[in-house]
Amino acid sequence: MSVKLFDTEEVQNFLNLACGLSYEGGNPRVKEIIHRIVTDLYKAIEDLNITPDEYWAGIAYLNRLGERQEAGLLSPGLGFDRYLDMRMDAEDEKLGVTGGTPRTIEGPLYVVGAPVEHGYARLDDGSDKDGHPLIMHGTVYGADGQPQPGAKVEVWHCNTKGFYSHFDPTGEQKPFNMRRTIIADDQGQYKFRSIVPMGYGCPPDGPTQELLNCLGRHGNRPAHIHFFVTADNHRKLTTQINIDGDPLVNDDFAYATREGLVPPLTECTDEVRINAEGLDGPFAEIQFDIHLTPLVDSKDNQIVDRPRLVGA
Ligand code: MBD
Ligand code: FE
Repeated sequence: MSVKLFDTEEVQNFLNLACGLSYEGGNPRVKEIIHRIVTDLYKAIEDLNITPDEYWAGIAYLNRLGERQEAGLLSPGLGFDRYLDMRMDAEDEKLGVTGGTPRTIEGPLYVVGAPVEHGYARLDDGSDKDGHPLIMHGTVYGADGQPQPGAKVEVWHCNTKGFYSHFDPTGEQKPFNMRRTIIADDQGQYKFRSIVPMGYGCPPDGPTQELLNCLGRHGNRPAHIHFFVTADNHRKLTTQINIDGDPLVNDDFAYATREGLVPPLTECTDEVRINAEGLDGPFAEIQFDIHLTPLVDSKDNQIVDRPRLVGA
């Protein structure tokens, strides 16, 4: 088909009608966004001569995506999460906000309500027998460079199969396994014991992987640990660290790797330290300090409100 219809008054009026611009009621912001997106799609249909078969394949795909609850997974896969971060980075640069630990994407697997511990927490329940012990610790610093006692460090990661509690297809993990909220101690320090996570892979039979296959892309992430960090009078930091040495550190399907977020991982074999940690063999250790940024005009201008699973 080579007909050109998009630019006609008929189609433009039709877009206004379908997106509610001809009506009083509704939400003006939703109208504005939907009108723009639907307009761009109509134009793509014409420019690329998208056939009805292709269009309906897309609609069926959206239904599969919803059925499997994977919209939040496709989103980082197509780089939208990273793009939103790029925009926040650029805004920070414009405002002159510097010096903080780099942000990176939240991802779709955070759960509200993890147990709260003070200073130190053990994240894993010992059930993952393939897990290599990990000790991670550091100090949370404020915008003035001072340690932040009482800072809240929320941490979550997956097991050695790449599965997160609450989202584990094997059903094996207890709620909040490898999820904790740690309140920094009097020195602003946090510390936790867990196991070194492995990389995550999109469900191989799911719609996200299906589309990635069509794009010639894999759906894997390097091993990583997620953080939300908050403290009084500072902006909430959303970030992750990667496990150094993972072959996918620079080939993440979700584009979350950033300079400054791949701290060295050292293997500790010192008997005294092994005993002090209550372990019975060598462990991996990561030391990672976190630097928060100040409020902007007394507000947290980078807080992100999104629907999140609330755990029981
Ligand atoms: C993850 O664990 C994750 O962090 C992201 C961003 C996407 C899929 C799985
Ligand atoms: Fe993750």
